[in-house]
Amino acid sequence: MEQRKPKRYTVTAALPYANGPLHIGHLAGAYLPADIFVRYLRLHRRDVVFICGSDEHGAAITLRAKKEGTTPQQIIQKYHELNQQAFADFGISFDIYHRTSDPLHYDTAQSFFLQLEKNGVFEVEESEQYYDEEFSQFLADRYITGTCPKCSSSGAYGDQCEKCGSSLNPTDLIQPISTLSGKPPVKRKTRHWYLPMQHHQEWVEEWIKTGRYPSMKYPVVPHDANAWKQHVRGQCMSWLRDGLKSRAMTRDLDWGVPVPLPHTEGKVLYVWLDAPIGYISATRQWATNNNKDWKPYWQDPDTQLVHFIGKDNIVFHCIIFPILLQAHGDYILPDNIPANEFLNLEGDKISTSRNHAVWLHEYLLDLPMRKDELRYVLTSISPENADSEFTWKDYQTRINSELVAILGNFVNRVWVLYHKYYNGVVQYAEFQDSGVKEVIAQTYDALAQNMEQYKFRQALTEVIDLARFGNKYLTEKEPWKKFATNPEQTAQALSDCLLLIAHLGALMQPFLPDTAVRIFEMLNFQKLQIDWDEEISLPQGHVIRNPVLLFEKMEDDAIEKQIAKLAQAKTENTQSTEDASLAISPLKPEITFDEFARMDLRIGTIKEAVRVPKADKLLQLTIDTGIDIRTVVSGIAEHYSPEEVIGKQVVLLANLAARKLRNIESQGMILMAKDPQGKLYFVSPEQVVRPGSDVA
Ligand code: B3M
Ligand code: ZN
Repeated sequence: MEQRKPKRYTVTAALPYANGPLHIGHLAGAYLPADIFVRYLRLHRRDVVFICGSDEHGAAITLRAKKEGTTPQQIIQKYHELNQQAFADFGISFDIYHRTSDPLHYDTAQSFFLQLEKNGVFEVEESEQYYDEEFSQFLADRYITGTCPKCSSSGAYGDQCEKCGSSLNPTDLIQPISTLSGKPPVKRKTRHWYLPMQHHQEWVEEWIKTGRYPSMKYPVVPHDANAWKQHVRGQCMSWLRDGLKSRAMTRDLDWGVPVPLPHTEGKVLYVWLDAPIGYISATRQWATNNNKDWKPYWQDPDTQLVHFIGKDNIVFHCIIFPILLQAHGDYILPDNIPANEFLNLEGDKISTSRNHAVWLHEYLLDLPMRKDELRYVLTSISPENADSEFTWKDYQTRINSELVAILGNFVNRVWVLYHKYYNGVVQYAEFQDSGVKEVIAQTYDALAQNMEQYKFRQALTEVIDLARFGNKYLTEKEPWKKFATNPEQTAQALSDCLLLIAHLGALMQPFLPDTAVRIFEMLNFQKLQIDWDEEISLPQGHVIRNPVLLFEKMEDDAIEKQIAKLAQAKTENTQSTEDASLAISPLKPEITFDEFARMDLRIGTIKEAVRVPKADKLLQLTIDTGIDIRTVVSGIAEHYSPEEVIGKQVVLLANLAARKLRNIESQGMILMAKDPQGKLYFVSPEQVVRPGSDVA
């Protein structure tokens, strides 16, 4: 299909929630590919705006503030700054990093909502929603947890089970609990604005399949629908197959963009309505800052709109936001949404709560000056079409055997020889070997093709292959042997290598921006950015500078430190995550009364207690059961000292088969209450009772 040449590009990268730091999974998932794409467009002098910012609303932020006893404002301020800095540190070249708490965004989002309301897009419905009586507030989906109806795991949220990935409604949860009060919520009536997505099913399906949409002012097929990644299309098709449903676009919350209609106190826009509009408000802010008109970037059909996101955001960008844009009437729809899949880390999912992550703000402290290296490795393993994995060993291998051994080595060999033989004075301005010139031209073409198709992994391979070619060429020409016998040919070959390096620098700019600049500096160029339509020539007599080392070898000890750091986070967090998932344990399968009656539960009194040697968790208790004196080994040593428990009355499961723990026979088990943080408490009678009393 013929490619549309758009007049301009609007490129967005998902707005990260300002409620936590960023890790390598974020970078690999959306920001790095977006940055590579945008840098590539700029090298072609295309008109492009690159948009991002903080998503500062949503229940995740208010929840975090409540947990930490602080305000949403403090949370977002902290992470907005931290994340903005992290992006800058890794060279993610946004044209603006805006934020959804900005007044301009409130204005944009509210006007957008009012236009939708005016267009009759919403259905207002009254329904029963969960309400926390103790906190006197309606509960956002994220404020309710319970057992997942699909996979029975505990701790599922009202909108999603993170274990099995099913999307849920709060009322689907078994045994719902309010995360505010820890109590079961009640149902109360409330009014909300719903987007009946089922009414849009037909055209959305048509649009995803063919690229056509109703308000399209464009006379020809606007984009090649086959250009969408398979996994993105696949996810969309499965939503469509299930049938689109109505979704509330407003929420009862005290943090967010207020619903701009009368009698709606306490209601805000749904975060997934407000956040993508954040792209538009960011564009407006950027346009104001730069004396431009923002509208063409969102409303002119000659604009190519591209959203870079991770796969967990697909439905919002491929279905919900396009419905909103289309229903508004003034907007174009995205041309492509090249979502990436997930990056795993050392054999496990990256997890913020478990601290199993490589944090961007820590990486450069631990590995200073290794920015381009991370960009390189993350692009090489980019989860473009399937989940992929980062390991520190692989990171080391890629740096040492590709960046150091191929790229760095080639540049260094050429520089050393050029200084040795010619004092760094350029001998030939033009390519002498048309074969070399041809290979370079092919690389530009291959790169462009891959970039336009969002295949950044392959594009990067082309760059490294060019360096590989250079190395081979140099080896074949053997200048160190032929300098004496065939000086002219040697000068030609080495000059071609020098020019090749200049092109390598130009070609690597989207991926390795700092390295490219260092190469241009070594070449003694005036300009430190080279657009791809520029002639690169090194005039005869031009003097190149001394070489600098482009990449340093990654040593084992630095890698081992990183591996150890992850291992430590794992041990530190095993305890707390286990506890968190225990917060509300699911109901066990039903038992009969007879089964219950088989348990002999009775009161005992602890007579003696000692620590079990070499077992941090265990106490050995001597218990008077009224019938006998027996030994019970109990895992309470991290919560109670032996002295504290002597004299306590406990509930004892007295007919539990004896078992050996650390070589001590434990005859029964005492019952303890365990709170969501994992702390243990005795379950004791209110007053002292005779040992041996039944518990029934
Ligand atoms: N903040 C979710 C996320 O960070 C959300 C993206 C918004 S993009 C408009 O994964
Ligand atoms: Zn589940």
